[in-house]
Amino acid sequence: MALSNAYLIDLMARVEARNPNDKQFLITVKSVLESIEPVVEKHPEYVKAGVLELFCEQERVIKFRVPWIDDAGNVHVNRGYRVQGNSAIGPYKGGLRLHPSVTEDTVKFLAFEQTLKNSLTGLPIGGGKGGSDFDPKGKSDFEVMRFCQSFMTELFKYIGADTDVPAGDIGVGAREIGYLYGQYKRITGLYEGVLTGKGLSYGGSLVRTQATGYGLCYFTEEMLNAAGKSFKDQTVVISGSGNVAIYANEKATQLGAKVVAMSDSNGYVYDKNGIDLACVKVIKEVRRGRIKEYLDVHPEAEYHEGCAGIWTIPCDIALPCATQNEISLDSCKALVANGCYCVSEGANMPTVIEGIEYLQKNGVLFGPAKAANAGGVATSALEMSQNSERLSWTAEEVDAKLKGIMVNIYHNVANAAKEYGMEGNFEAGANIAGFLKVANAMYAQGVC
Ligand code: NDP
Ligand code: 2IT
Repeated sequence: MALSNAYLIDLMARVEARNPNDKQFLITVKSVLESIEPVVEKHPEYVKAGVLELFCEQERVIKFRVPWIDDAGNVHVNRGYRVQGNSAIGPYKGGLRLHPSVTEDTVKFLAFEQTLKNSLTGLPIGGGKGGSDFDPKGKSDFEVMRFCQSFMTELFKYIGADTDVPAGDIGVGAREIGYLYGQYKRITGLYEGVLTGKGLSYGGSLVRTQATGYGLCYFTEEMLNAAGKSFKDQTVVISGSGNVAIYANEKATQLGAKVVAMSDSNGYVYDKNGIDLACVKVIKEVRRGRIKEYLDVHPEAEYHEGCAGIWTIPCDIALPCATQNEISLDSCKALVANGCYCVSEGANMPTVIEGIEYLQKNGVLFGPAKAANAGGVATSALEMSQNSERLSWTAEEVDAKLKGIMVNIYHNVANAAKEYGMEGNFEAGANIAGFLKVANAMYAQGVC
């Protein structure tokens, strides 16, 4: 697709001039502007009020130095970021990513996506994202603690339960959230819901750990049902073996599917008998090990080095749950050639844009990340509600709310796509439905 609206072409040129180094951010903005072209044509008042101009400029980009000392006494300096993307519908909300690949571009594109995702949840949360190029892999608990304390010593100035509420993402799980929370409390003296994904003993919500993976399957099951299909007896391939991948596997299996492959950044495991999830949990959640250790327990399975090969395994449904751009156009071609009819995204932007177009042209049901993986942040918002009322809900209550939210997201996205003449294009539907709510709130609040 290409932009055809003159105002949007001009706007995109200005966004490009202003963000010359942010390749992934520019790809993301362009793809969203393409989808919302019919909305802009229907709502000239948004253009006049500068809503799109404002929408494409993140409210605040915070960059800071994060010094820390390793166990051997060596000094290290990393860079930390927090992008406060859009606060039209609520406090900034979004995860923190710790991975050596993190740049300003990474957090900007993720914050931009997060604004639309959070809008789709129907809950009062704006968009933000943060992180650092720190690599937690191979570090001791004390090294991770010192890094997190140093990171929060700078970040605390900009966040708060009613201003900006970070959470986990790649490389940030329960351990890191605990260290970050402890330092926030120590510096500010505030015991407040400033982070989500907290431990259950200090304000966390039941089901938050499972929420992104479970939510992905609830969304996907609804999308499959609408097409007369379901997870039952289907063969599923899941990339990644982190938080999202593990609980996507758990729920897909509960819904009757057989998950035959999982991966990490080194390679993938194929087990034609179905992945033994308990074994993966021990390797990844307990030992922080590598997926190839699966073969120590299951020598009959196969391990292959490299990530892309996982998409050549024949499957009915593919759930990418690792990272951005992990499914190339060639991988999409391999999936379609092998009979895959559904790709639903647990990771953020795992499929390249040309790949999405190829899948859609070939009739593959495509669940876009900002809709399909919104269950994590939605449950974070439920954690915020529980913190505000100083009560804890049962697992059944949270899970039922999560399921209701994901089913609603599917129908809102499907309806928006239909209303704007793109029936079945859930990518466009997600961009349109997500944008409309934010745009309405921005329009009402004026030029600010
Ligand atoms: P984790 O850190 O728990 O797991 C990440 C997984 O992806 C690991 O298996 C990791 O392998 C793999 N991975 C990470 N980077 C790369 C890379 N560059 N190439 C190949 N594999 C990679 O993170 P999450 O499960 O939380 O996040 C996974 C995805 O889901 C991300 O895109 C994240 O933004 C998204 N997401 C997460 C949510 C959450 O609530 N946690 C909510 C919504 C979306 P290795 O161990 O080798 O690094
Ligand atoms: O990408 C995401 O939605 C997340 N990493 C979860 C964010 C959150 O605030 O729970």
